[in-house]
Amino acid sequence: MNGGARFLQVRAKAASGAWLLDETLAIVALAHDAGAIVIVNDRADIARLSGADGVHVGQSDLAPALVRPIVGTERVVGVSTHTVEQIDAAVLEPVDYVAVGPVFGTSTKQSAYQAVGLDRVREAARKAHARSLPVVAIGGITIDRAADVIDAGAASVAVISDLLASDDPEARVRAYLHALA
Ligand code: 3NM
Repeated sequence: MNGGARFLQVRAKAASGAWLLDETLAIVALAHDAGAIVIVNDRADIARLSGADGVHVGQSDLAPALVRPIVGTERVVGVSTHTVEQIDAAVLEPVDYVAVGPVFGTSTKQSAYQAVGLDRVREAARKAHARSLPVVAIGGITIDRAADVIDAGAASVAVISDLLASDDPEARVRAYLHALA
């Protein structure tokens, strides 16, 4: 956040509910002080209880139409997509953004899906924009590739390993914002 990130996701797939709630409450407090928003991966219950700004669901989580009543209309609901069929379905769901990935190869997440590439980002952007939805691109994104991803139509890049590649994630976030300015 000190580097300028304004859209954070809490992602801890193996965490217990009690631990995740405590951590998310602390993260939300810090983020809101910095003017950033926090999305909780998978867990609409934690998003609501922690006062987070939204929930992000994957293809095997509760569907957007099911989490929407839990988090309400004021919070953000996002959904992961990997295939053209999933993009087509996602833009019809009650979501605020559509994520597409993995754009490039990644070892952060074990996934059945191969890298989808920039053409899939373009396709997702075309279909999402037709419904006034932004696209978040994720998976294997590095600072050198981020501009191409944005040029392909993504509104945002979601990045894990490339922010942690050095011991100064704050500087790395700042460098992304500079590169994409
Ligand atoms: N979701 P990194 S790819 C969490 O394709 C996640 O939906 C993906 O990490 C998807 O920036 C991914 O280290 C991993 O590649 C992103």
